[in-house]
Amino acid sequence: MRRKLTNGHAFVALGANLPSDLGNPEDTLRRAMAALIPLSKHLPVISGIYESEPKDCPPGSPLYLNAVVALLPLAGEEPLSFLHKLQHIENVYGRIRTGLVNEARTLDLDLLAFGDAVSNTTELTIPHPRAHERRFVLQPWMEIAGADWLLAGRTLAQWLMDCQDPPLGRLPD
Ligand code: PH2
Ligand code: MG
Ligand code: MG
Repeated sequence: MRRKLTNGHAFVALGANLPSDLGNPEDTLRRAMAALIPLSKHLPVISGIYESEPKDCPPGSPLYLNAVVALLPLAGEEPLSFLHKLQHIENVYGRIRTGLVNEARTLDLDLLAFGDAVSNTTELTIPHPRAHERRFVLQPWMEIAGADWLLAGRTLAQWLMDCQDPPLGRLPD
């Protein structure tokens, strides 16, 4: 049976548009999904992998692959300790930060939500401030959480209906 997602779940958006030491962006995303398993009390729930046009990126940026994963944080985990674990995985997977806005990357792990937690610090803003305007986040999120999942006061389906981003392709599972 499909696991019911609760307001205790954390959601992570995965993105990649450069090859890493582990292979192409698809290989990297699948490996990154496996790397999230130890961060969760239960087997994470994973979306399909979607191909998307780069949004707000430098000209000539390669196409992105994107996905969303739901997991149940371990006892004692806090939003910041969890974020630091995500950043560690990004670094292990060859993420290089030049400081250029939305530069191409081997792996991006963005914390979309951590249960009901709210944070507005320079290090972490949750719920993620741009999630609701990005088809490459909304569509895989809705795939695993359902159309009625609430984000910033509206359902994922409602946000998607207003989203102007071009349609996504879905890779075979
Ligand atoms: N991530 C960004 C900026 N733009 N566009 C797509 N299609 N997918 C992304 O993951 C993405 C993006 C910043 O992290
Ligand atoms: Mg990002
Ligand atoms: Mg990021």
